[in-house]
Amino acid sequence: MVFVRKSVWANGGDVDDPLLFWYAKGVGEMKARPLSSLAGWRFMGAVHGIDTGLWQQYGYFTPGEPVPVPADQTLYWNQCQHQSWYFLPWHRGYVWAIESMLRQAIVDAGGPDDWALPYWNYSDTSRPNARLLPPAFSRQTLPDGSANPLFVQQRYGQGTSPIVLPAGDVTLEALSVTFYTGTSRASSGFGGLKTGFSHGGGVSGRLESKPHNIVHVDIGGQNSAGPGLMSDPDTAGLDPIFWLHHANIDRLWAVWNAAGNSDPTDAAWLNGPMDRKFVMPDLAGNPWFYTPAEMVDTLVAPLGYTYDQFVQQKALASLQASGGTGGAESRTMTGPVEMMGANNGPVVLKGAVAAVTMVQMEGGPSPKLAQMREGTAPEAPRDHRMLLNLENIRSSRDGIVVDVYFNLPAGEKGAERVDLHAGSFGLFGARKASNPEGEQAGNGVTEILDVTDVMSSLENKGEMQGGEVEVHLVPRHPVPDEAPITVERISLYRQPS
Ligand SMILES: [Cu+2]
Repeated sequence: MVFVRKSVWANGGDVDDPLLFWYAKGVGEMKARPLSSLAGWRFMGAVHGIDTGLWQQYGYFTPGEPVPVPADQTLYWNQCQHQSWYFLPWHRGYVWAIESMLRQAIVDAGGPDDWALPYWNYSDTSRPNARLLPPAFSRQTLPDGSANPLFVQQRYGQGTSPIVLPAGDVTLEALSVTFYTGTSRASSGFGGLKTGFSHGGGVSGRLESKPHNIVHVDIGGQNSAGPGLMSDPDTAGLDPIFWLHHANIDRLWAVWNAAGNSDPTDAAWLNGPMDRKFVMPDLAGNPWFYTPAEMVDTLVAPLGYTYDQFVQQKALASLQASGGTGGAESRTMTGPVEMMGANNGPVVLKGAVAAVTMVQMEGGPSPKLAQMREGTAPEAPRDHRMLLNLENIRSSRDGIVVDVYFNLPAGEKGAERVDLHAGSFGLFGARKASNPEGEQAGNGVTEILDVTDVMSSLENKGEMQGGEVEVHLVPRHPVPDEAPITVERISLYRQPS
């Protein structure tokens, strides 16, 4: 049997849709299990990541309660792969494992045996409400008056109530990147850079960066108490919306493949990391080890699922449309990525104030710049992409979105100058990766923005004569004094195509 994952919006996205009603029931069953149960909600959340301090603060952990035996904690917990070419295959196995547990719980409670996780396609521009958090997740109670297991208190969002994802945060430029593996800090690829076992820290691949990271932060947000559940990898798996977000990211990988793009054939990717194997508890409570090679085809056992075709076709159509507007990245890279310039020191964000820094391209209006001009002449086909690297972003707290603008005039608001908007990034996993005692030795995360279009328009307006560009970092919400954001360096790369 092939299970079909359907859009959360197929029947309104509320708890009167059996798809969501039974999801709520399944989540409720799993939440009722103790932390020591391998098929429990909290155990599976901890498989992604666990920070007992944050869990306790939010009521998901009580000191002294029974915990799994140390061997199970070591085997299963704190596995999530981020800033890595394993991001997609690891999460595919993770989402499939909990979907199997949920289906079992749903069947045991008298629900349908063909139940499959819904996905949240927030990028569907043909549906006016697509970016709204589906109502089943914002109701505190079910129709019978009982508490709704899908409701989460700690979704602080970006200040809108109900939560609506900003349109610019869910666009799918990542789908037009045609190579899976990035090769350097400048070109992170559709699926990320080659790494070993990577429990966060480093460079996000393009799909991971957006919409993945930024949607996490748009939902989780941050307030004086700290990050919302979805903003931090150590709490994200506790929020039932996590699984619909990840089913959608998983669907986008399938859409990208269906458009003719290939996954890595490198044995190091196919076989998974040597230092630690990916593993989930199966329905009998035994370890199920898996490799990325076993994750490439969703129809092949043990996976055996697909996505409803109608929406997939539409996504493909819009992918082709976006390729037709000149937004496509190269099918293969034909030359080395070249650094054009960098700013001259760390940038610190604190409070509501924007930080401004200058990136000077080597030698001012140089041959490099002239080459850029050739490629951006109105009729000429693009021959390169320009990529802005925000290197080693560190903070002691996740949950802030930062908008990046070029040459924003004094006194003007970014929201009014979309023509100068270079991109945005969300702090998801920066906290973990900033801990000097952590696995990443405190190197933080790196975000890469494709700024080709905004640079072309500045070029055409003659605003780049000196070979310099002013980079404005504008936090959407005040950055707490006790948790400033530091960007170690901002650099600009040119990637030939
Ligand atoms: Cu995620």
